[in-house]
Amino acid sequence: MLRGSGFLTPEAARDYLFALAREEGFDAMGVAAADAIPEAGPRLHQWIAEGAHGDMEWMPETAARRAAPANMWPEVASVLMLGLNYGPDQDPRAILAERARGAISVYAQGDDYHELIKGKLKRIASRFVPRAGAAGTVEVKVFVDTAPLMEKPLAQAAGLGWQGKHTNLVSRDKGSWLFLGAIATNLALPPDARETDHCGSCRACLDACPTNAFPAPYQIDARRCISYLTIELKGAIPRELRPLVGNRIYGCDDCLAACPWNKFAALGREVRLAAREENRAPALAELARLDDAAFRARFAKSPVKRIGRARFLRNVLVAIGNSGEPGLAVDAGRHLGDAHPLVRGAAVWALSRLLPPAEFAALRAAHDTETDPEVRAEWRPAPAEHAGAHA
Ligand code: B12
Ligand code: SF4
Ligand code: SF4
Repeated sequence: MLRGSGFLTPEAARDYLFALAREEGFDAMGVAAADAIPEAGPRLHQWIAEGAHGDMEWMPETAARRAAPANMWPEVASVLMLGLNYGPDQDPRAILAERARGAISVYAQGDDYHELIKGKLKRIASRFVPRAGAAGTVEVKVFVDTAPLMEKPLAQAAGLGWQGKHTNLVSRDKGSWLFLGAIATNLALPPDARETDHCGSCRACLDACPTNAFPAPYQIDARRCISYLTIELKGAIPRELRPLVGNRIYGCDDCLAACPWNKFAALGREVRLAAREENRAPALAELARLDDAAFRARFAKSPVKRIGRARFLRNVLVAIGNSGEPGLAVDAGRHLGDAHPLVRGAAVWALSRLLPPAEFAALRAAHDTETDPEVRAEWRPAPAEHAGAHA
């Protein structure tokens, strides 16, 4: 329906946005009023005050703007929340038993969703604005992931699903495998009804977490989350958590995969997000041999490329240390002279787990020239830790 002016009424504008979103392949959509999540801001501040964000310094830096959409953009009236299903074609936990192979989380096995979704959002916005109001009156801003916006509570307010006990958004008919994107506008659109919590007495996701990253239901301590440890953390993975990381080399899907609502999840339809064959179960030995150029080529257009070779190799070497495969020691040993201390340190740890103690001690003697204090500490861990490593 059009206004007398020839522009869309708020109801028609909402319908038009939904139609454009469906054309772009989005699977879930809804509108939230910009002021619909008053509880989210205080919880975000509390989370940061507890230090649960770890070294994601961009969190406290953006917290004031992130706490409410209007803090970031005072004119915002509504937010269109969109979900794109990336449901996998196999259980992502199967690879966890293949210890000589690396597990890349489902979301990172295909192309980078940030660029893909941003492109879709921009196309929707550019078609929407000219029909929605006179030139210069209707404004929109598009967001996916990296902007200071609390996408999960907004998506719950828009009716796309609810924040489950694992803190991610779960949908009754789509399960846990939804990427979120947002289009904010200064236009007041009719809002959708907020979704309610359907977790009930279930705690499957909490029990599935290998590192016990949930201090309480609905709360995550990112510092213990394998997704944080393998993607966001810049330094060495804390020693006590390394054995729990297993062969997960980029992200983790365990809490999402455990959710019983996934029985309603469909296969993702977006071909660019589909798993690349080489990313389903890559051999750790192959990954450990990538030099910088090969790493960039191997993970072109993949989210994995974002962490760079050093952090990636750190993850691969921790997985090698957890593999129980003495044959992989040679691949770890090759990195003892790496230019990056993060890589050298992880290589030392992997060898401490794979080599017999006498062989490791001989190697340590040969590397007594190491100058980096953190790598030196990897060579000479506290006695209890080292003894435990060979248990
Ligand atoms: C920072 C971040 C991370 C951090 C922190 C995770 C987290 N849960 O916040 C790390 C690196 C660990 C991470 C990991 C992952 N992430 Co992430 N991440 C983000 C990011 C950029 C910000 C999230 C945020 O604001 N966190 C701050 C906390 C305070 O906010 P919150 O989780 O909403 O906190 C709520 C609860 O704690 C709750 N709460 C607190 N107390 C209580 C008490 C009660 C009683 C109740 C009911 C609720 C409650 O209220 C808070 C406010 O709503 C978003 C993108 C975005 N801009 O939103 C993506 C995002 C959340 N990530 C996403 C994904 C896919 C993942 C991974 C699955 C990736 C992977 N496979 O490895 C994992 C999942 C780990 C997990 N269980 O959360 C998706 C989730 C999609 C969805 N369906 O929800 C998002 C939305 C990106 C996107 N655009 O699609 N991520
Ligand atoms: S992503 Fe993995 S490590 Fe992080 S909270 Fe979920 S199960 Fe735990
Ligand atoms: S696994 Fe259970 S508790 Fe966790 S999000 Fe799903 S329904 Fe909620």
